[in-house]
Amino acid sequence: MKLDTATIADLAAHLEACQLEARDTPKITDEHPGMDWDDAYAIQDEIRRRKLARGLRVVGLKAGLTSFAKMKQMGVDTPVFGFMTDDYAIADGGECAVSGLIHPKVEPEIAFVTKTALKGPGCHIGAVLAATDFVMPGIEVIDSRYRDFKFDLKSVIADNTSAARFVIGGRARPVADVDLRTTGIVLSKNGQPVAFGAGAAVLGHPAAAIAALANHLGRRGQEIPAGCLILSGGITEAVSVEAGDSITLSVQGLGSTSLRFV
Ligand code: 0L1
Ligand code: MG
Repeated sequence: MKLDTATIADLAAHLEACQLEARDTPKITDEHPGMDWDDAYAIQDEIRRRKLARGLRVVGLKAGLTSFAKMKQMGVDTPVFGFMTDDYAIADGGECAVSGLIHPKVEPEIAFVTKTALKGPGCHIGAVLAATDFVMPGIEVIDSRYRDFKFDLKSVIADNTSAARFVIGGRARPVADVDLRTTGIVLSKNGQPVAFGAGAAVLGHPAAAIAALANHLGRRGQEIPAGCLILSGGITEAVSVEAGDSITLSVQGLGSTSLRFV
């Protein structure tokens, strides 16, 4: 690691304040160009520690930048991992206030819920499918704290991978009932389809994103616990939203989930 404990704590406090006050900031690597991957995840861990200390609960994990469309959109080449707390959760069909966000975008995702723990290294798609209880449609609302979404991978990891809000809904189906590679999705904004895709856009199979998360956690001596909700990553590019927009994600065989921005 290149940053000392005090700097990590300061950067976490700064990024979390930007999130809570809905204000943007230049990417942190501008000031700390030498920070490494461990520093980036240590800052994210410190943000998590701050939230838990205030009584929030971690209610899910996420893989991000898992599709070629997202990687191209953001100019990066590897997935990133983060977490969601209970205050990020929006009820299916519910409202998301843009006043608490900087420049929100939505991503159509497949949500997994595990029935047994998953531990890397060596986790693969087969292990993920065996450990999955059910899958559901999920919409992630991302909101990078970085000005104009301009960041590099280390900055975005430190910023908890732009996690901001999420909704899951539709039909929970056993993963054996769905071929997630060929499952089609349509993301609609105000009734108009704006993004289309199939599960294979996410690393060839959305379960590969869950395996990548398990392997990432395994390198850090951690695991995905049983009963864990995980967002596997945007199938298409992220779509910008503003107050007044209604967003619906329909996933073949899994129904729909939606939210409204107010
Ligand atoms: O969930 C995601 O794929 C987002 C990862 C962070 C990059 C971004 O803000 O677009
Ligand atoms: Mg996402």
